[in-house]
Amino acid sequence: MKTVRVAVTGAAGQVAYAMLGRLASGEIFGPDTKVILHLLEITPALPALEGTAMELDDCGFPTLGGIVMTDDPMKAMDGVNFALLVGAFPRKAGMERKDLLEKNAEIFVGQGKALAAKAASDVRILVVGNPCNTNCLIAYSNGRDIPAERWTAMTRLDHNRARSALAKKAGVGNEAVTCVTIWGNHSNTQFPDFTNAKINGKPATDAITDRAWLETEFVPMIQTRGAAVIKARGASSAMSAANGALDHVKSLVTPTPAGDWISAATISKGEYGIPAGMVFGYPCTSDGQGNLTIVEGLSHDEFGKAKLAATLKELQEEREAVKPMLPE
Ligand code: NAX
Repeated sequence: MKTVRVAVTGAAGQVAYAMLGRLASGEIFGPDTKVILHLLEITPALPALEGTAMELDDCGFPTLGGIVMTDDPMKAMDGVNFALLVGAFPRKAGMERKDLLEKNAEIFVGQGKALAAKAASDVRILVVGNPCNTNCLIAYSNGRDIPAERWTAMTRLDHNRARSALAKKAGVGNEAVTCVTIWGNHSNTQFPDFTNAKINGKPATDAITDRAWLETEFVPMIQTRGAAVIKARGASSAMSAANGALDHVKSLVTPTPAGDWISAATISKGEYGIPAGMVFGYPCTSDGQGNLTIVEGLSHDEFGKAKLAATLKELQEEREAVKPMLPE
């Protein structure tokens, strides 16, 4: 039996609740790998975390190798092969965006340092907690002993949303939709790229010829889908968010099928004219060994170029707001 250690922060929260059972069940790492969960919470949430751990025990998964529960990031990150940084400071009434960025910056400075100090040498990191691109930038900037390409922020939920919406419009199954990309920020400036997407191997725009729908309904629908779920459910996306994070991890450990790609935000090396060092949503392929490669050579029409510019501008503003937290 192999063993994999997976840190999950915000482990008493609702996304983690939808995620932990699936992580422990063998679904992600297979039946021959024991999963040891390292669960991090803030001190007041530790009693609730105990409850989640009791439920994990009660599932009786043969692949659950153990549970570490702590409020200390150094202990949580000790020896982990994957770190899913889900916990974040939520936006409260009256809070400015800048306050939110700063509050979260404190959390991700500490977790970046803890990862660099304690994680296993092969660690892969996914930031889910919002604002996830900028939280990832902060953690990476404070954890530079870990190579840049190991750090990612989650755009996979947006990717899955876009795939499903295109499939529905075209009247095909989700599996017929490939080559979807979420460019830029996981926010309402993201660009869900239909121009490079495919349906049954052909340009999605051949199957969906209503360009006005794509530009004025599809794009805003994906950009604001999170808010629509909150309005309907009275709580933010949890099942689909957990699924997006697990799809991301599955993609890291499974090669991407030829002719397709996934969406992930990762550290730019200048691809597509994005300044190096930004955490930007890109199309990526995985070698199945934990390594993502940005797909290059795609082109954008005027509509796409404007969308890319808008999401880059927002990310640059976020970076400016947290600059003091970014060591050179
Ligand atoms: P919850 O409020 O249910 O849970 C968050 C948990 O994080 C809480 O239990 C809290 O105590 C914990 N926490 C706060 N600060 C912490 C710290 N310093 N260390 C460890 N734990 C800490 O939120 P939930 O619905 O689970 O969402 C979690 C995060 O995911 C939020 O930031 C949310 O905005 C973000 N999302 C990101 C998505 C994405 O696509 N990137 C989609 C879904 C989700 O909304």
